[in-house]
Amino acid sequence: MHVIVPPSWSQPDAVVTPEKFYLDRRRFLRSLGFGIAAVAAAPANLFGATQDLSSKLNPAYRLEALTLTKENAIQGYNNFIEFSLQKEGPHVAANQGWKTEPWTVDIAGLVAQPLKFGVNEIVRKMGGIEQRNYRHRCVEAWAMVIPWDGFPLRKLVELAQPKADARFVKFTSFLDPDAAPNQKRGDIPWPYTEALTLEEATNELAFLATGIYGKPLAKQNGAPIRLVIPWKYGFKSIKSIARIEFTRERPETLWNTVAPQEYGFYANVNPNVDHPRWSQGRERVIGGGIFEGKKATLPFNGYEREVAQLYRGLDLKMNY
Ligand SMILES: Nc1nc2c(c(=O)[nH]1)N[C@H]1C(S)=C(S)[C@@H](COP(=O)(O)O)O[C@H]1N2
Ligand SMILES: [Mo]
Repeated sequence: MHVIVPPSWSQPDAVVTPEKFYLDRRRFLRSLGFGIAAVAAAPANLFGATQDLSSKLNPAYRLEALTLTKENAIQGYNNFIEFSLQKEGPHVAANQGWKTEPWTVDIAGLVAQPLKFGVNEIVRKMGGIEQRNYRHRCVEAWAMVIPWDGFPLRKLVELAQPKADARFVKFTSFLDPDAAPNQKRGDIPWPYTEALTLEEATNELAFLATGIYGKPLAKQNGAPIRLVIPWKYGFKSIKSIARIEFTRERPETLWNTVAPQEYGFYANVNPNVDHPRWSQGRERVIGGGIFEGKKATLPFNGYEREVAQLYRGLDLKMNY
């Protein structure tokens, strides 16, 4: 076992691994002949520094009435078009040599504090991670319930200090056509981009995830860091973020550019506005047994109380 101080851009799984996995790791070390004393004497960067970063369920986001989607379904049924257009494709194709380490995220544009950070570094700056169980609703009318680990996007916005004329936040994913085969296609404006209004980005629900089920994000789920906007259709929750930029004008985004009549800028979950090619009134719960195909879609995906005020005075049929 080698003990090295990781460079700031590296993302050892230590930082996003909750305490119970540490205990397992300790047991593992013991099995290698490292006694408890030896482990206790291990450098702080290996163990001590990670203690306060363990994931804790935020009781405000427990979602008691719902069943969490099983981990193998979350990791095996994905949309990640850089790698595959099939649901069962990304978990294979994203794990064939694509590197998500080292990884840096740039914070740029209209900010007082341009930043470039490694994911570990930012998690530490954010004061650690918490767990939130969120409903996930894809525009294709399937749904899951996912236990994310991460931190509120609002905290990162506060760190960046947007200037007075910043009104939107644009997110850009990675560009690596050698690793992500579909990025060789000329019919999609790569890299994947998304955007929020600044007000949406600072809503308490807007979340940056670094893990699921207490483990670092699998590559197919958007390692090492992705957006989670639970009241919007899933395509807004951009994976594998490389750049976050504050802008004055509304940015162009991938799906809105490719098919604006089907994928609006707001993309708030809305059972009353159908997709031109299918109804949004009901949703199929992945792994949901008797609820497969039987659940009514909720306005704002069940988060109406938290976010409806962001859209006061806006015609939600026009601004889909
Ligand atoms: N970079 C990138 N982010 C993305 C996508 C994608 O294809 N590429 N798909 C989106 C869509 S349509 C959905 S439903 C969710 C799926 O996330 P999951 O596979 O982790 O459930 O990721 C979103 N983020
Ligand atoms: Mo989606």
